[in-house]
Amino acid sequence: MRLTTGQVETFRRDGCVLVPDAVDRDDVARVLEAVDRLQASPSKHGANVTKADKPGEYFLDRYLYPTHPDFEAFVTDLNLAAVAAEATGSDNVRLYFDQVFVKEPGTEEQFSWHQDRPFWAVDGEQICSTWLALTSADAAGSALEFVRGSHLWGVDYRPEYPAMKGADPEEAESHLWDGIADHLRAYDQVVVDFEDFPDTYEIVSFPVEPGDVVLFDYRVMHRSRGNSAAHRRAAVSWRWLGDDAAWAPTVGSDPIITQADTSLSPGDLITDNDTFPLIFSAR
Ligand SMILES: O=C(O)CCC(=O)C(=O)O
Repeated sequence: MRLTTGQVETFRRDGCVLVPDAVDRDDVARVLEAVDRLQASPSKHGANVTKADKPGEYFLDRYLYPTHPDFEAFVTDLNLAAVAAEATGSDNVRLYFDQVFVKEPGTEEQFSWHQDRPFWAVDGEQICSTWLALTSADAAGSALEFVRGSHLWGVDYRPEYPAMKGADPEEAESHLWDGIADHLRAYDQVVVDFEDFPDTYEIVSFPVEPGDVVLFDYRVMHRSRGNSAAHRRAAVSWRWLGDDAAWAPTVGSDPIITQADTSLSPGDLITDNDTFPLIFSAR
């Protein structure tokens, strides 16, 4: 077992849980070196989303394991698919994609309140992320914050894209990919500043040390604020698909994997080993 019974219960009740020391320091150092190399030479999906006249740098990149052998090795070496299996109660766990998030000191850009589900082309209840801290961080230093229990609200909110808080649909589409404007218009519910309603919403934040993992449901509301700490904040998220994950493409969802990349039909349970590799199996 990688998780305690209490951690599994917390994950299912709150939609998020801290798993301290989930990855050892040698592996953290390997991942951080790979992130440094990536920041110097991003993939076709990578970018610094901080505007030229703003301080710091919010660097994002994703879907690295198919093209970067170091990231391919992390998928199995860190054993985080087993954590996702325990958390979601799945016999089999597949990888959807990996994603890098770096905020240099002074970065003002937020990734404001959002759920991951509306960005993605999958559906189900056994889908989660393992966000590995490569540096220490507290909330002022851009640690993740969550609205406790929001994964169970049964509501999908209009997605907010990194560093694009409140962007209108056309503006979002001009910066990102085709279809986003229609995608955004499809959601009636718009996020509010949950922290302004402490009697209604409980916000939990996880200060982290290198090697800690924050495990969270893809439906839970979460954010990262700017980095006002004196040091860099770096993390990698792996996105895991458990037993009930189904293929659910929609116009404007993240184009890293589209209908052209899979033999699955919408609604099919995910079984396509070429596009969604099976990383953990209990059998
Ligand atoms: O680390 C960040 O800045 C954002 C991470 C996030 O939203 C995620 O992993 O889903």
